[in-house]
Amino acid sequence: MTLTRHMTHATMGLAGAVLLTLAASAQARELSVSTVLSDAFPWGQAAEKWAELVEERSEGELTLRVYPNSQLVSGDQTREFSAMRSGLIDAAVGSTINWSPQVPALNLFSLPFFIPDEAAVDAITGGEAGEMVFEAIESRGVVPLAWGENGFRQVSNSRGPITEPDDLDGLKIRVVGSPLFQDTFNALGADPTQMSWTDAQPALTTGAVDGQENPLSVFDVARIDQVGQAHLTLWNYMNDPLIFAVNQQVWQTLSEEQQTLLRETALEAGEWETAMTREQESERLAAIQERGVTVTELTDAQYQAFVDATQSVYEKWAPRIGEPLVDAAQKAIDAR
Ligand code: X2X
Repeated sequence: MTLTRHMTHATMGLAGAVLLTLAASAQARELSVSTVLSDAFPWGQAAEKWAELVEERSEGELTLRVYPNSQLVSGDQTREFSAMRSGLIDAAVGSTINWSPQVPALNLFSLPFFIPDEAAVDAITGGEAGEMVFEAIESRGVVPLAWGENGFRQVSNSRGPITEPDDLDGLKIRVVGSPLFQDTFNALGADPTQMSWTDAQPALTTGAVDGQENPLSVFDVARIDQVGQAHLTLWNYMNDPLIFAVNQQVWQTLSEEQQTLLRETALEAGEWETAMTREQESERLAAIQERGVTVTELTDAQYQAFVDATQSVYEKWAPRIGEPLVDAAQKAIDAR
């Protein structure tokens, strides 16, 4: 008798559990998250961290599934923003460079030699200028949630050390993003050529291009030196922040609780990844040097020659970015 009652309860318990699980999975929601780089890089780790935090705190109600290597846009990273806007992709941790063809304001971060250091990055992203950038994204059908960091971009090439604009003369440099990059490298006398990250690595290997520019973390993890890039110049010519974002229609279908969860976890993952990227810079540089890469640091005068050579880029691009945004960013930098 006791045993039977026990069994009945146990059976009911089991059935109840199954029903609950079914109900939960009917409500469970999976969102796709696009990234360009995999979790071998801080960028991909930022997205994985976001997914982990959401998984933990939503108790399985909400899942972020990360699709690295620009696979949701067939390797064409400059289509990521459009794909997210149209709902082909639910969410992304994306680079300001890759989204700049659709969001002109994002070219702010690519203005050559505009953002001198990490404090300047933080002053921009954490203040009024950052809000203006987020508004520009929001007005295009995407909800921005938080900032991360791909990092300051350094230039490398296979030919020789770059210490002055003349050293770039005629060098074929792989770039990505908006036409601003063409303008910058043209102003420096180089021969820029636009291609995705997927195409860049074979192009470097075959020598179809002489050089490229990327943060130290990308150079290090992707072993860019092993495809002939023996010379690296630290010129911090621009910083590439990452942005965590969600398609607006998807956002509107989420409960307020889910929205808060997504925003808070994105902020946490972004802060975590930014700090990690910055902390790792010096060890990455050491590792790159140990592998035999010639690393060039610029004197103040050498740096100034690059600044002077690229002035025309400001004049052309500040109006496209929006003068009020450029002014707000300049004020943030000055007051940092
Ligand atoms: O393609 C690049 O250079 C990369 C990986 O840094 C970006 O997606 C901007």
